[in-house]
Amino acid sequence: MSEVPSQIVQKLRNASNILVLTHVYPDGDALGSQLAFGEILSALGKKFFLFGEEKVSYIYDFLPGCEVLGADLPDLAEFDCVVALDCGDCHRLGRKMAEVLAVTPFIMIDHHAGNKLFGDMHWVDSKRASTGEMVYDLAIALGAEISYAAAFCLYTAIVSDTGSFKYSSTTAGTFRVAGELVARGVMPSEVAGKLFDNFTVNRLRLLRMVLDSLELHDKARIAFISVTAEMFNETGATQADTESFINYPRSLSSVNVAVFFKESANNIISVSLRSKGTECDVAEIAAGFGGGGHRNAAGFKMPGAKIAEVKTRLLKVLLTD
Ligand SMILES: [Mn+2]
Repeated sequence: MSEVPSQIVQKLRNASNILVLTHVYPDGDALGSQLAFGEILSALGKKFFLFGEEKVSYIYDFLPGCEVLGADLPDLAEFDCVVALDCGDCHRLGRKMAEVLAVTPFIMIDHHAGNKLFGDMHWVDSKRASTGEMVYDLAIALGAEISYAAAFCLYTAIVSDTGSFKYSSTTAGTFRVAGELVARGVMPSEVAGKLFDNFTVNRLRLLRMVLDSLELHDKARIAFISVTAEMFNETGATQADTESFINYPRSLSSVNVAVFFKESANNIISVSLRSKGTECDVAEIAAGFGGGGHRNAAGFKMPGAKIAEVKTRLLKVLLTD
């Protein structure tokens, strides 16, 4: 487990106005880390801007402070530095990528194994289960007060990225940080309730249809599920509602690789892949289709295709792998 680089601590101590970014379609770790970092900067008496180009999904809008996220970037000359959290690839910075990359120094704090190391100063630790865990250590290194709101956001980040402390990335360090956050008043039951018992009936209806699409291949070692544009129309559910659906086929004991095919309105098929253990490196498979990710979690997109043809092509690759 690496320490916070002193160069980054020094830079942040001296900065007075900081732009804070994360990746597009932010998950719990991305948003939790970004919002907590805003709280930490505010405790240090610094000015900051939390950039987010989309409205926060209803799944995460319980996070304190998410209303301060803004899509209209102020004059970038005002900032002393940029901090990008949980973003392993600059293309995931979104529509303002080129502008924000021009701000120096560009500080990157992340835990993705395949991080592309863009920007000027890096703290990348793939042994960390979440960026939230790293932001906690950064706050301590900066001597910042960790408010209840910051602790709540960081705890949410950690629970999200560890699948409630279930994934193999979970370490004693994860529990150490989580324990410190609980000691600051965060109630694990409250976070779990907001994260996992907070869905709409539309989502449940969509889930029923998606589970009905289950297909098993190769003696049930491969599981496919899919969602079509029609299912979204019929249920009124949204793309955000499909987050974590892939865990259902993945949860089958026989399954090594679970795949979720999503048809979006603009005729793009997005494919998410999950594998267990070391038998199948889904990052490698996704790369073959122009995508990427981690060994056990990856994805790719295919514009102008039909789910059926993407399935056939992918199955061929999975069966010969
Ligand atoms: Mn993360």
